[in-house]
Amino acid sequence: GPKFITCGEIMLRLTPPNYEKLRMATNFEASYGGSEANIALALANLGVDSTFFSVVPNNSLGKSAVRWLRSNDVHCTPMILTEPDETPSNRLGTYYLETGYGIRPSKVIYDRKHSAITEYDFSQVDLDELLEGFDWLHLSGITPALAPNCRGLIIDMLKEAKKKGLTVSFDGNFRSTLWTWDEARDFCTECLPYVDVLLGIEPYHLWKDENDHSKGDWKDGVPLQPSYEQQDEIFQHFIERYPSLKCIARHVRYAHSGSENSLKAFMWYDGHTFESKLFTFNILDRVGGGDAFASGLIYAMLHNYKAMDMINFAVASSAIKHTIHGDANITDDVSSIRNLMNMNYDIKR
Ligand code: KDG
Repeated sequence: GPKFITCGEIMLRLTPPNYEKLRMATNFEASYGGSEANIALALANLGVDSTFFSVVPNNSLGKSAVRWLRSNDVHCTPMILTEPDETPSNRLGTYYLETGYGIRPSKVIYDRKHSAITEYDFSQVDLDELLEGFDWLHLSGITPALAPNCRGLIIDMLKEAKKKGLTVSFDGNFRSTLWTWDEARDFCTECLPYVDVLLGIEPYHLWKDENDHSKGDWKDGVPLQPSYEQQDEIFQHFIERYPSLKCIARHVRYAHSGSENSLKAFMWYDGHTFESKLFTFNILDRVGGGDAFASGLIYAMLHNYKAMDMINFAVASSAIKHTIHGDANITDDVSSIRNLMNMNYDIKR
């Protein structure tokens, strides 16, 4: 089968139990997160040969993160475990998540500065060798936002992957606490010529200056809940400028009152814009929904699904993640997502 690789930061996630607020917490549940790690896990879980490349400290915390990945069938052979002479702070990035409830939004506090991946000298890594034998590389806009060494790594990986003929997916994944809008947009513009499958790009709105974003339902240059025609226009904007793009997908959230939520997605593929079904559900843990969408889309593309099935599988995958604790979409099997995609909610017995 096809071989998938991704690279990013894996973090320890500390969550107060039972939707408690951080300021009241007396204990934390430990799990692991990180956008690219979440995708590696979700794909491994669906049976894809999946590898995660990162840098973590060679101590109990770093080793536990690797153990978590391995116990979920993610290959960690290229993982770098560092000593303090390689990364002076030698830290595992950490983040605190206060899980929202109904009208109260979730809150994230990062504690990831000077983590091992941000201090490692990647010029020691032979990227040609690292990517050898893989068919698909996935990267996101989070890793380059961490530090200059990571920014260099991501661009170099994109170039190497393109040279070696891998399919490259990229999720813009803007995190405003890690870098500025302009830094993100400039970096993304640099990446786009190397990307085949583009996700999560709307916040970068490379068309920023070309639109009137004063309208009420627009945010940061894009309509929040676009019509088919509006979304098609946004996709065309990218296709005209970056003809090497094969697929662009956008996951659109429709917030309702309470914890109920609806999702759908649009996808440009093979010359057409497709619109998925609308999925409505209650939220248990929404962190990683976008990653579940990305992993669903990658899975469907790797398995040559028809266009409508690709986009519906990706949204169903995100919808199901919202009902699962933790960052990663650890579903039972492919059919659990396919059942949802076909709107089959029957009890399995
Ligand atoms: O997409 C989910 C991620 O946001 C989460 O896993 C943590 O990678 C993370 C980040 O940097 O926010």
